[in-house]
Amino acid sequence: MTRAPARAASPGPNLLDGCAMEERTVSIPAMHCGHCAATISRELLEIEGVESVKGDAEKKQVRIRWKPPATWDRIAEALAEIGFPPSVR
Ligand SMILES: [Cu+2]
Repeated sequence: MTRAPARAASPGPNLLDGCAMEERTVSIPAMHCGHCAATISRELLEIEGVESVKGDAEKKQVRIRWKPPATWDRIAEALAEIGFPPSVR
């Protein structure tokens, strides 16, 4: 007996991955040059679950992608600890 097509019956494995991943772009006023961006990148990538960190020193913004066990709170805390607190928490 054949019923609905599989793609309609199941959300698919990709959805599970997609749901876990989060991304945020934040302003970091203390970031002044590429060196600052490199420091931020290096520190955040030490946190388990942080997937990528892309800093733009001209815009003073960083785009961060992460998944569990990393959390935004943990990332924001790490930024504050190294002297680059995000302008939004
Ligand atoms: Cu700098």
